[in-house]
Amino acid sequence: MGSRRRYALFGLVSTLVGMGIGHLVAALLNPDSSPVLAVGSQVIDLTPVSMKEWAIRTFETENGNLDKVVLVGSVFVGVLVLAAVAGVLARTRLLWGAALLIVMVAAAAGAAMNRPSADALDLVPSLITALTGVLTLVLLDRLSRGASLSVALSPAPTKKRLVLTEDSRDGVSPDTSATATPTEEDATVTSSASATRRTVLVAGAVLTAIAAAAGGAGRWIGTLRARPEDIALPDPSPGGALGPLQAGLEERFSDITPLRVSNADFYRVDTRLDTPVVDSEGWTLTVDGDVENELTITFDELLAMPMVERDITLTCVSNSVGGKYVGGARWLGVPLKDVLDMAGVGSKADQILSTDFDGMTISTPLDLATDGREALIAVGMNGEALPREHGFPVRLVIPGLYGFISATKWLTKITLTTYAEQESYWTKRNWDTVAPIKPSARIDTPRALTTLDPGEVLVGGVAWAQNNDGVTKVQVQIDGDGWVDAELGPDVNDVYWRQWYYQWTDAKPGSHKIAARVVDGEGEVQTAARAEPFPGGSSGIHTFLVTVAG
Ligand SMILES: Nc1nc2c(c(=O)[nH]1)N[C@H]1C(S)=C(S)[C@@H](COP(=O)(O)O)O[C@H]1N2
Ligand SMILES: [Mo]
Repeated sequence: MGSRRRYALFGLVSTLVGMGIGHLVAALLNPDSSPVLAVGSQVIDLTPVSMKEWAIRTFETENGNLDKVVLVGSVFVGVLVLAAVAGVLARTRLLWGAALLIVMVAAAAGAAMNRPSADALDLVPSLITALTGVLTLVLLDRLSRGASLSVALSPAPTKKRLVLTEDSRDGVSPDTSATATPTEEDATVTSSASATRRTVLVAGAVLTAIAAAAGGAGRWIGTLRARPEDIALPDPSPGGALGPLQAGLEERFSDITPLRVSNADFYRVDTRLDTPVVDSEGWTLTVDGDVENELTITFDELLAMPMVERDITLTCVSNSVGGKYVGGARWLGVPLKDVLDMAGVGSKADQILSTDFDGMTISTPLDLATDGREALIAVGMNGEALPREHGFPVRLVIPGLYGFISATKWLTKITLTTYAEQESYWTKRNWDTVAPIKPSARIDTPRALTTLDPGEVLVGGVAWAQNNDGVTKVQVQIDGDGWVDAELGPDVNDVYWRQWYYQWTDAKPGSHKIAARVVDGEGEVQTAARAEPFPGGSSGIHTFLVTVAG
């Protein structure tokens, strides 16, 4: 292997060792301080909205959104390129290579310390990353130079030897001693050189394995930490309990999304790369800002308050027409109103600024949150404690508003303030501050661009109009003909989605266009005007082609 390539590999190995061990140390101290995660999160925060939207649209798959994997994966590739450059620099001057590694880690440390909740201890994983990375580079360089030196000492022709001595880091090309008659001495020196070279290879392999093991251990510890806590949820108070959820259409038509989405299948959208681990013990909710009484409530105190159950369909503003970032669930929690009343909201506030455990903020218009809709400070989802992915121990759930202005997960603070005074995460990124969910119908079956058997075809899906008195009709259109009413599934409530189906009885061979739209409780027909998710949610009618086989 050429020595340049070898040093590039040294750079890679050193970086991986530093990253792996730093990640492991972070998993033990505070997962959020991992330089790897910090860089990833920073990238997500800095990615322009248009690119994020593009990534979300482009990398949406059956099993969730790969957008983050792709964004962060590209950064990872960039880091590896820099790592290789650091290695090549180290070949000329060890100090330069080490300096580049340190600059890279310093950037990661900056990202880790840039989180609102960071403290001095969060620097430790970065320091360890820098230290182990540089030490690894030095070690590999030492070993490798040992290899080159021993060959340089071999009695090769003077000219060749000069070249080697001048650039002893340059290793040996295979034909170095070809011009000289091999002697016994040569043979031993060469074999000791190749022995050293083997040492370098073995060391590289062992170090890479250590990096992978450390990184893997870090992830494993992260998974262990993220195990759900065993929480006994209180029952809803007598007036707050709901009856069992009706049987959904999925019992007859398995291709239609279940009326209630299980916790495991519920869509997840947030800015995080990890699964935050927030303990219920030590958790508090502070209510401050423009209030008469500032409050701090512990988890046990919250659980002791009257609890209500509500069926609410969450929707993400990033959901494109026909997309998957929407789901219905049964939530258990304390009415937001009860807590706001305890605090006594002042007259200046026009915004509820909610903050998560890591300082991430979400804004909600105060007038909308308190207009009578049943917003919850939720602790339960579908009869269980909130899964960590969905905000354990406590989150907000506010019907009718897109999640980015209403559904704060890992909630720790509610501040009554004004839009003029404080800007939330997405407000700073120019998303709308008033963003009611737009009515929409989605076709779950058949799938776009699939080939179907002729004859009877079930067309079915879900529709929602949380902010417009619910769904009264869903209509289906085949090949641009008239709109036909679909059959509706159970009516849970206005802020819950509704399943629907239509039996297309005479699907004939050829290509066909299917479309579905919702009519809301105000009699308003879903708009066909197309809008992208940014800045206030997508609109347009879910339409696609299918092929009916001949
Ligand atoms: N702390 C925090 N809460 C958050 C987010 C986030 O990034 N961080 N994302 C919001 C968005 S955009 C949506 S759509 C909902 C999604 O909730 P879910 O992941 O439980 O479906 O959470 C909201 N709450
Ligand atoms: Mo969202």
